[in-house]
Amino acid sequence: MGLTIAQKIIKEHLISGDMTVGSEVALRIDQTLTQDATGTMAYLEFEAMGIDRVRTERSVAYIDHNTLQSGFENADDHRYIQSVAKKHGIYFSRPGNGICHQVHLERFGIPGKTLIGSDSHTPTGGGIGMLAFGAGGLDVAVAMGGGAYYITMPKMYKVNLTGRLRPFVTAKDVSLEILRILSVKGGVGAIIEWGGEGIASLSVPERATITNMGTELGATTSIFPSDEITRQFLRAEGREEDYVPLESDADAVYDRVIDIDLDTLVPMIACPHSPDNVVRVDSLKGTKVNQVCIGSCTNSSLLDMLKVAALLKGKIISPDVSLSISPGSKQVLTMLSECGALTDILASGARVLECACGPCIGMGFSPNSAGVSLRTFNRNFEGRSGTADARVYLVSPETAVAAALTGEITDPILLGEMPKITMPDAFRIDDSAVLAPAPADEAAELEILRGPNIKKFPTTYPQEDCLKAPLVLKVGDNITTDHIMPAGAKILPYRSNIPFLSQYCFGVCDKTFPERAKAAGQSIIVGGSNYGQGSSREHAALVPLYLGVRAVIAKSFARIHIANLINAGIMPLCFEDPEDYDKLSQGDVLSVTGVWAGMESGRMTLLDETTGESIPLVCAFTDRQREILKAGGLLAYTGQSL
Ligand code: MIC
Ligand code: SF4
Repeated sequence: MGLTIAQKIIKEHLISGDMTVGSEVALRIDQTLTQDATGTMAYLEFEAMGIDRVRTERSVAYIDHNTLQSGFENADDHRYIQSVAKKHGIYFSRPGNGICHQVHLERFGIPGKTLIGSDSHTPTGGGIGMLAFGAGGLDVAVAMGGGAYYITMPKMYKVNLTGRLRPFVTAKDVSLEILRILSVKGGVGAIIEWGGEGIASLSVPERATITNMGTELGATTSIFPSDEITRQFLRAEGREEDYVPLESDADAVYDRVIDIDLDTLVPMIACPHSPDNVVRVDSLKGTKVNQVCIGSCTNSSLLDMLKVAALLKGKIISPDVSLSISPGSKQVLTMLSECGALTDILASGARVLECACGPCIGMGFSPNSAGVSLRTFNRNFEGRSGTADARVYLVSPETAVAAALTGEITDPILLGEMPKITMPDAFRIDDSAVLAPAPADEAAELEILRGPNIKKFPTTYPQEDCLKAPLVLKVGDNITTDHIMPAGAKILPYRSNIPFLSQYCFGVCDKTFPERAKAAGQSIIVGGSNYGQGSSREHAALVPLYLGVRAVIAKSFARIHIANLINAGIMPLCFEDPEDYDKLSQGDVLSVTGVWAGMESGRMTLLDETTGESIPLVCAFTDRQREILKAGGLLAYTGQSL
């Protein structure tokens, strides 16, 4: 039987496991990336492992999330990460050099290699044929130390693209269309391979827009073949020698095949507050818009920005709209400047922000009260923009420009003829903002610079054989890590200060949760399906751990979050019958006896001591996961402490 692209890369990197769907496989990791919001914690964890130099082929630390520096906290964290990187063999991408995923694609991505990153959009690398996974910081720290990365062997899905995108219909619309078809849960447990004749007309950055948003499907990752388009991109980046061809075998078997006809696709839009709440743009025409934001790791490539500049050229944006543009990297921004496109953008009335995540993670540029914001980003979760009652829609750069010019949601096809964009044969290569680590023989002398914002790692607790605790919070389906541990300009600077962060835990759902949880001592959370979807932030496990949460019982979990819970020593359990979710009420006292035997057999019985109801639970821990939980988390399991 033939293999898919992902199966081939997995096979080449397999350390243990037999590639049977649903079983655990351990993979060798070639490259890692971190960003600053998750990086401080990841490097503290790496330091705790006591390893002198990273053992990967390439590890890069990016500073792109927390760039506001509204106090000493971010600047201290940047300095800490820079000093750790220099000492331990990690490349350091300075603030201003760009968004991790965009820069990694441009400068470091290599087809056929494995990459894990402490950011959920690391699958952006699939656009260049990498097998790239988002992971919690601790898993990235382990991989930096040369340890394996464990995943549940996924199913294989194939999306076949036929035809060719028409003007004003883009890769972003393809991402939104697949979200409409599959939903935010539709990719769970699967790797999505993109193929078919339609991919021949998609450049690497367009492919990367699609693999980036595979994260919103809940997919383990997404990947494109490595072909002549890939070679062309690498050549333009001055690294054609990194090119290797990659394709699936003709007789590869897929668990599901989906066809999308690019010829008939139209501009799409995701409505508040979920990326899968997708409709046609023309169905919302006339909706007034207050703000438009163009950028993020989804849509900030040179191609995106040149299209935006060409559409804005000679025009002035609507007086009712505030337009922000954040190019994805210094490479993109300098090339826009050199060819004059930046002048067209500025002349239109747009506000140019630095090359960073910016408004995507609520770092400034929050919309006005109840404002309507159209964004080329990948997430529109409630409150994420920093304005609790804002209504955020996700669109392509073309649809974003149409709204900025007209002041209302407008089908971009109405903008007239799409100007012709010519992409340069060679990009501007300037790696001066990527600092190389110190040579190994000088590293030992180097001091790590720590600021006062770095606080103690929460105490972990071995999982006991008997668990008894109140149900302190009951939440619904599709709870995101933004619900559990919000980000944004006010909180993000405290990512290395768990006690401070804990005041905001679940703030979007219930502001009284932190106090109740603390008062309870030990506690249990109950969730619906796809609990913990969205970002990779391990803080969504570490902060509940700090507040005393010992177990989360849900209908189902998102992939990265369940790994983060286990790494933190919090037990994730599922209802055998999802309808039993309705039988539990917030405030009930719950107990499970025989936890250890249950972890082994995969079944436990939950007793609701308040109602007397018995509820069957299931879990599917591997031996390794069971031991981690019994030890009280991954660090304790490996004998380290922070
Ligand atoms: C996000 O888009 O939610 C983030 C911010 O990039 C997160 C990482 C984080 O919380 O720091 C992610 O996607 O993993
Ligand atoms: Fe940054 Fe937004 Fe991408 Fe997350 S989704 S990495 S916040 S640009």
